Amino acid sequence: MPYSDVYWQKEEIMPKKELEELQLKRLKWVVKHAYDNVEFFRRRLKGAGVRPDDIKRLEDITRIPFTTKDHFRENYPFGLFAVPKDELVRLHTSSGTSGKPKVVGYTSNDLENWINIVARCLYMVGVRKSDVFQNMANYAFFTGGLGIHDGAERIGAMVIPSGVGNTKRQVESMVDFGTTVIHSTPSYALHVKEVAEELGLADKLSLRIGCFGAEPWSQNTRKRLENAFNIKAYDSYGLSEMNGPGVAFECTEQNGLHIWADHYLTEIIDPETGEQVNEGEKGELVITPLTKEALPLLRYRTGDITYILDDECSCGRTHPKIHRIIGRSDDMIVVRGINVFPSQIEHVLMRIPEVGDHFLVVITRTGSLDEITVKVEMRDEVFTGELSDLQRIQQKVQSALHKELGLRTNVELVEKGTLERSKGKARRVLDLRKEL
Ligand code: DLL
Repeated sequence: MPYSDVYWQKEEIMPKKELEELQLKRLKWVVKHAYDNVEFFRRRLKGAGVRPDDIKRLEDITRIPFTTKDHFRENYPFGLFAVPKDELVRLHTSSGTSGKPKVVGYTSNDLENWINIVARCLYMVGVRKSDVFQNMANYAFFTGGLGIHDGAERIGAMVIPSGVGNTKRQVESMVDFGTTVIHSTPSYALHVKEVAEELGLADKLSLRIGCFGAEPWSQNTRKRLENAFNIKAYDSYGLSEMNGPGVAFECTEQNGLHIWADHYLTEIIDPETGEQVNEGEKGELVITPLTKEALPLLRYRTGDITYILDDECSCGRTHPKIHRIIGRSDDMIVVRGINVFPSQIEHVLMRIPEVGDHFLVVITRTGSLDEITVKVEMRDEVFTGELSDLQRIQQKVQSALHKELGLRTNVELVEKGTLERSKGKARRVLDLRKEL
């Protein structure tokens, strides 16, 4: 049952002071829980000279050592769990590209919390009982499948677990079943849009809302998706280590993502020094989950770069907002000494009307010189084959990228359909320097 017409749970509008008190109470609990039940955390805390009783104020968190992705790998598969295996009712794994995946487990309380957090997010952007919710996310291991599914179902929407792929059928289902809300990665949504246009079904859809996440996307991609589907598109952030989706989500303001402070304690640090940055400064997001029983991670370094937008939100929710993720610290490309995030490139490309929806950044090294080539698909209509036209567009793209990145790039225009389409998270960068 929703708390009101607008809020799924009353915690969403908890006065800030009460929210902080709750955070402190829960922080004390989670530190003790980790200390008492996970050998790894006990060792780390002892090593830093911290006992659970030493946590008296929220600021005391800085005394606790960070947990990193490597710690997951070192403790694969169950070494970080704080409950016996028979208390777990669900297991997911992260979409790691190399090595062992990160394994995350849930007790039944964890699941219940997660379902409600996701329901909170979806309810916040207007998903209701009367909606037909098509979940075009991978259901295998990935948290974006069942995680979003359960939240939408809790609201009472009719959920279609369509998964990823079979895109023609996805579009037909949308038309036949009257889908009103879709969820997927933004890159897959762009592909669905393409197929809907090819099938001539784009104007037969009755969509109102799109929830997109699991990878970075830009404001200009938002505009493209909103126009193509005639929807409002919302950014959804999460990671397997923090349950999955639902950690932070945009409200209808579409200006920053509320990060649910009753479940996740947030810090922003300088990735080099590990020190907290000044208020409002950009850095790496560090999260301590406050209610997770199975996997109580302390000060987890997400690798994601963002900053806190600590202004009041007109939606009435008291939870702080983060700026959409700018990139991952390990996604950052350093070319000729200049730092570039693929999301900056996406932002530039998606505002150029002649450019299609797909691109790939290829980095090579000739001698000691790094070269960056951006392969860009064109829209069919503009791919006339006229050399002068192509040259004009190529120069336009090149100079727009130069202006934004401060870096000279080679731009290669390719025909629509040339680049691989992603079903889950798109691979935007091919760094051939590493393979030399
Ligand atoms: O991607 C969980 C999720 C599912 C989020 C569905 C949203 C929707 P992982 O596979 O563990 O979990 O990947 C987590 O993906 O650390 C970010 O680097 C990136 N990521 C997730 N959401 C966003 C977003 C899921 N909205 C990793 N913007 C995170 C940018 C995102 N990056």
